[in-house]
Amino acid sequence: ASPYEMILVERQGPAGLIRLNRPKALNALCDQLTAELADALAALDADPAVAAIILTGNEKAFAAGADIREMQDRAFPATYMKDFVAPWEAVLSVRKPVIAAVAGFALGGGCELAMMCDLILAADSARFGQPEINLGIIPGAGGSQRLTRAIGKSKAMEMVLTGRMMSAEEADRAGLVARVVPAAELIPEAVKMAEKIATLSPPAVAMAKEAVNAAFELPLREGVRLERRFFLSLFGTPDQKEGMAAFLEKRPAAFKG
Ligand code: CO8
Repeated sequence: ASPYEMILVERQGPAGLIRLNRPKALNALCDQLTAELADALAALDADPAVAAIILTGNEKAFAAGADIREMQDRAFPATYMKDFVAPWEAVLSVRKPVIAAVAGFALGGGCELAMMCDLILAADSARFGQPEINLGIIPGAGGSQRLTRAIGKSKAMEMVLTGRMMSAEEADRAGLVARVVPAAELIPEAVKMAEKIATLSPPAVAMAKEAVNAAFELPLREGVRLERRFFLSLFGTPDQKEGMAAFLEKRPAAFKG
């Protein structure tokens, strides 16, 4: 029996799939859901059979934001003393690639959660938005920062100031998502990505993820230095020898990690 009530966790080949499952509230991210998500992410990250994690919702919603009913009566300074946003950041400590597979609404905290993942794969039905301003608040889980870095100032400003939603197609053009696929292909495509990653060298994959994410934290010079150290260190792995030998011998590589 699953220890969870608000998420479903399953394996699809080498992918660990977490499905947010509070459909009646459009997967609104309440405290319990967030705690379950953090727990499942850590478990899949620790499972050696899992190469990548897919985070998804249902056809109608990835997640329509933080739970407004639960937030309504929160007061300061209690909110500050017990930072209810912090547990959302569990996804940032995962070392394996995390793919957000988004169909339907990804709004407010839902959009922010998708942006905390390593990449977003969007169904053609996906809609992204930061509608917090309509509630008298602003994004609180990184939206003002990550959306701006992803799509630039004017578009991010318009979305954060007016709450306007973006279609999957617009999100693709703006660079928020890796790709848009037909809704029926969303999970199969995400699983394919995980299957490809599963064939690669685990230390190279982990360093690739860390290096790209560092581009959002470090000045260019420091980021390039980090990349260079990772790059050179990979020459100490058997997988580098195997990968290059396999190329030259015209055979598939068998990476061991
Ligand atoms: N919180 C709680 N319940 C919600 C939420 C939500 N965010 N979104 C939808 N629901 C509920 C509705 O209340 C409704 O419940 P009921 O059936 O009991 O009335 C049910 O889900 C279905 O919703 P609708 O009837 O509204 O469905 P529609 O198809 O008519 O509309 C929308 C879909 C447009 C997505 C609409 O539901 C909507 O606007 N939702 C709210 C979106 C929003 O404002 N999100 C931002 C929330 S604030 C936030 O995320 C701040 C994050 C800051 C960091 C968080 C740290 C914890």
